[in-house]
Amino acid sequence: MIRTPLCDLLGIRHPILQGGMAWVSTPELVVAVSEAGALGIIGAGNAPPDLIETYVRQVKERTQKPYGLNVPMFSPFVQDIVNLCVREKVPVVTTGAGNPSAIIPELKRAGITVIPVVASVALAKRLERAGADALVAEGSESGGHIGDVNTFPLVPQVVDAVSIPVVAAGGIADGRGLVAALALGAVGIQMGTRFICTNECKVHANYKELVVKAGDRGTITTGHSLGHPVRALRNPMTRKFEELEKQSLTEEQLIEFGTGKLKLAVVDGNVMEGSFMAGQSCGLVSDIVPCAELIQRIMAQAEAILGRLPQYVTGGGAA
Ligand code: TUI
Repeated sequence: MIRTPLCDLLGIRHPILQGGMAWVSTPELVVAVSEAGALGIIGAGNAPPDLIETYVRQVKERTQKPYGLNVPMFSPFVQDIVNLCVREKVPVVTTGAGNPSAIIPELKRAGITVIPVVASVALAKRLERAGADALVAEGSESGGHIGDVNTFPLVPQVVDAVSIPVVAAGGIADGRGLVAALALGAVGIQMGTRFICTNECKVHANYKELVVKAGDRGTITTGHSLGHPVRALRNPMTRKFEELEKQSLTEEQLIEFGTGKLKLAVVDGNVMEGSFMAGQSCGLVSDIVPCAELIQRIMAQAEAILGRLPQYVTGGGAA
């Protein structure tokens, strides 16, 4: 049994968060993850608040366990989503893609546990001061919108810079990643890509198949010229985006080209035109399993590794 301060902070059995992925993290997935003893997180993306309210109600109807909601700071509905979280007493809110300082006090006043996702030490320090309860330090191995520091250097630097608990994300898909994260000083992990390939995740079957087939070099980042790089599976869509970025298209033209492409991937399974956001851990994902089995497997693997590691510690003295 592995128990960390994250389990106590959130009232969960296993120190695992399911990344709140736009379009992907719908109630079926969230409920399955929370019921399995980890933390399921609804992905609000930039969806309208009434849809997210329906999601929250569905999750509350189907599980008594803690769950969360992720709101990206670029959503045009951030304040409506905050109001909804306060009204519905959502237990945990995670944020991404920006600085959530302005919304933390209101969430805290409502008794909500706030866990911003950060990609830098500077923002980690600011958000600790702003009242965050914990942080997810997300390396650029992650899928979707990313920063520019990798998980291995980012996590211990964030751990050193703050006194609140830190969760590691980016490139983690199994028990080995969990143990590595704990070794870096994290109290748990967040995984997105690995949870796409579960029975309860309702993305189009093509999405799951592409993730399973992808190897170590299966992803690419685009959008650097826009100042917000996105990691997704290499496909005709990312190749076209790359070409357009090399030509001198305006920011507006590039944004227009990118808009709606995640939905094309998730809902339609459009392998040519969709943006199949995924992290570099896609190379570690080789099957589609129920969430409960996945979580059990990760915990058993991590425990087995931790049991073996002490053999590397010798009695001391000269070699
Ligand atoms: O938020 C994410 N990942 C995401 S959000 C998303 S939705 C999307 N849809 C279409 C196109 C693009 C995105 C997909 N993936 N991860 C958390 C994260 N946050 N990664 C990096 C950051 C971040 C970056 C800069 C957080 C703060 C930040 O600071 C800027 C500032 O204002 O200080």
